[in-house]
Amino acid sequence: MTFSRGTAEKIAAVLAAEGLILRGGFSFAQSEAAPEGISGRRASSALLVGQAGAAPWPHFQRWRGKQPQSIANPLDTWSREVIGSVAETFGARAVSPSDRPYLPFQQWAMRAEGLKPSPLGILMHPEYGLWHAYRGALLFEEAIAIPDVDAAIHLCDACADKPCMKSCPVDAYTVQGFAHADCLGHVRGPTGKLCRTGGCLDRNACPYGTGYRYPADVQAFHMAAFARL
Ligand code: B12
Ligand code: SF4
Ligand code: SF4
Repeated sequence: MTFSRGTAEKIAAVLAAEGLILRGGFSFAQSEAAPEGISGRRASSALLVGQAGAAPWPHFQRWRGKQPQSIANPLDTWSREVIGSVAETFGARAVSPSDRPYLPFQQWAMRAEGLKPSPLGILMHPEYGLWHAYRGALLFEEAIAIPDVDAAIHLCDACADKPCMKSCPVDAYTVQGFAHADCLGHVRGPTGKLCRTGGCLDRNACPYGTGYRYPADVQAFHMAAFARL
């Protein structure tokens, strides 16, 4: 297949039908380690697939309704099915953020979209704020047409008050990093109901991208997966 901008547009259209977005891409430099492509040769380029807001949720829920209730990690399974099918059609290898060993999705996203991390570790998007994620990537062995990206405005640079660092009851996010155990202890404990039902208070305190904020039930779903509730 000849990979042109037209092919990327076709991929974007198939993904859009599932509420997913083609989030840009990049080429691996010859000098860097690159993952394998579909035939086991080194990948030359990657396209990232993700979401803004909860757009995939209704599509995922429809699929979920037809699956056995016991299915483990359903959102990962759905994402693998959808992105795997696109990969098969377009001659790519699909990979997931949950694949082990972990692939450096956030580093890839910074290259593809020019984003930088917020103090929470989540990449800050100029439009979506903290309300976006990556669901997979398509790895191509041949060079593909990739649009140039300009560095995105990093909203955190101009955010003097940083409310995202002031709302957690156990101060799990600090300049030292994320205290995973403290967060888990609170979320699972008797006073963690707000985090369990409405999501992370620090993430919700950010004033940007609020039109993309995940609804409470979607945040509760992610929190349950994070805390294995
Ligand atoms: C392991 C993991 C975690 C671990 C540890 C994170 C860590 N210290 O590295 C834990 C369980 C704590 C975690 C939590 C969360 N995570 Co997480 N996590 C991952 C995962 C699967 C692997 C990270 C990794 O080691 N990558 C390998 C290294 C080599 O890649 P990297 O790009 O260099 O990794 C970067 C991250 O590690 C980042 N980082 C370092 N510390 C932290 C802490 C947090 C909270 C985050 C988000 C990132 C982060 O810095 C690295 C350099 O950029 C990634 C997916 C992926 N494959 O990357 C998601 C990922 C980073 N997580 C993500 C998210 C959203 C979260 C949560 C905020 C929400 C959730 N999933 O429930 C929570 C925070 C809980 C809360 N309070 O709400 C998103 C971030 C999306 C974005 N917009 O940037 C990712 C990319 C998954 C996705 N599907 O999009 N996560
Ligand atoms: S509250 Fe401010 S510093 Fe924190 S994530 Fe939002 S913009 Fe960035
Ligand atoms: S989920 Fe709750 S306990 Fe964990 S970092 Fe966010 S506000 Fe703090």
